[in-house]
Amino acid sequence: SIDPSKLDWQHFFHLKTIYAWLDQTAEKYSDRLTVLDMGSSTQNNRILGIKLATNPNNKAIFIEAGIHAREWISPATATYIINELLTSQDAGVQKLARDYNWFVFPSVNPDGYKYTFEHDRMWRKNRQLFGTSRGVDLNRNYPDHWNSTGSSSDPTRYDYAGPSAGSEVETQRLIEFIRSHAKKEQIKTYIALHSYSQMLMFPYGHTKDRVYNYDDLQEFGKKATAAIKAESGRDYVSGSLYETIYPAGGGSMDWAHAELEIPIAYTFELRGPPDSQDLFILPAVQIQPTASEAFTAIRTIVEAAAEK
Ligand code: ING
Ligand code: ZN
Repeated sequence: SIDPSKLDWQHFFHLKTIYAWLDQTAEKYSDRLTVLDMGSSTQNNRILGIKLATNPNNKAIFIEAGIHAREWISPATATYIINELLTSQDAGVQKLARDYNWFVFPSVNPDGYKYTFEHDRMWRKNRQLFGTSRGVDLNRNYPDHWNSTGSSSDPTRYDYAGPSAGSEVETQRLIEFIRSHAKKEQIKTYIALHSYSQMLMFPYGHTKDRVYNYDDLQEFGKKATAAIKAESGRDYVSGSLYETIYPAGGGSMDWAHAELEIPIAYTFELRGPPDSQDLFILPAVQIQPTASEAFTAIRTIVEAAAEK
């Protein structure tokens, strides 16, 4: 049986527990919190998230987590952030929860996430079938410089971009959701959560050319990584995706920034475990500090952007 009250950020949780927790939390904070449903995945799992809103005129922040199945710290960080926004005693966090509306989707690849619990801990993609192999890398499937660089046309590969741009159900559901909400809800910030590498990156992924607001994004990124350093002593590297990690087209962040003109767009690479261990398998004791420093960084970005 599922006991959502067990969600404690000291363990990693199954999809059904996360979703039960979203429901339970939305009931508890029904004046502010609603559960949203993007629709179903390839294998008919729901893509659920929350909207936290206290004022319809607020600008909004969108957080996408779990696009890669094995990066378990990503959904855990998403639920941590929801919980902080609701329960923190910190006046700055309370202000952030009041002055912005928040959309948080902890598992935008629910089929893959389930599969990592039930069959293969190291699975990354969705579970779409292509002949005898499975899975599209959903973070290579977006219709922005799709399959131009840093992806594969081979379905057996971990970075398979899919048969065409936006081919996957999960990609389509997220695109539809953002398209219908971005302008109406004034979504000005898009955050994607990944692991591992301790990086904070902004567009572009497909080219070394600089995005129009490169200087702002670089400045906010530096402030955010300095805030992480001050909190935990961890070093995060910041810069454009292309110059910081590796060239890659077809990612969700670039798409959101380009097509929907969401100006503030970042991808986090959260902590991995100490060297010599499997790099996606972060010990559960690391959830709390990792999620906390990520939230501090997001807070720093949002506050720095508001001052501009
Ligand atoms: N890193 C990301 C990946 O999809 C990334 C980096 C982000 C690429 C955004 C393209 C766009 O490869 C991990 N660890 O998944
Ligand atoms: Zn990832």
